[in-house]
Amino acid sequence: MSERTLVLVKPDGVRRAIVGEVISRIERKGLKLVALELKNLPRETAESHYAEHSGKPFFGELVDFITGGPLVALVVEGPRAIEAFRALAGATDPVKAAPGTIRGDFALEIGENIVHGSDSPESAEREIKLFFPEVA
Ligand code: DAT
Ligand code: MG
Repeated sequence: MSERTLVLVKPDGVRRAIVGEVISRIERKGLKLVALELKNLPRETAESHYAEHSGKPFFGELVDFITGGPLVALVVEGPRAIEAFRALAGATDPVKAAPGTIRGDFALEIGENIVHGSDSPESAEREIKLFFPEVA
């Protein structure tokens, strides 16, 4: 059975011109692109997207970072797409992320780890509605 996940190429990924690289890895894996948009995130949307982290010491920096430049939002579909994309992304801390993963290959700092992927079916549904109300 197919499922959908929300993927973000965060502003660091756009700035470093590796959007194509990330999309290429998604496509090579066999996942399908369902929606794609380059956008500047309003602060309100960023705070809602990361609501689970509000109150943590890094929340302010996280919101500043994700609203600090254009990002690319995608809806990606396939069998176990949520888990499949998080495996492509690698661990949250890029130094711990395995080489061969997106974070393992392209990042060094936890605050600038290139991509986001939904972590559960409930998160995916909420995040897809937030970014692409017309797709959800
Ligand atoms: P993930 O993006 O792997 O789902 P998460 O949901 O725990 O990780 O955190 C969301 C983002 O917040 C993460 O991609 C980077 C940032 N972050 C997490 N922990 C952090 C920390 N200890 N210091 C700074 N930024 C952090
Ligand atoms: Mg998360």
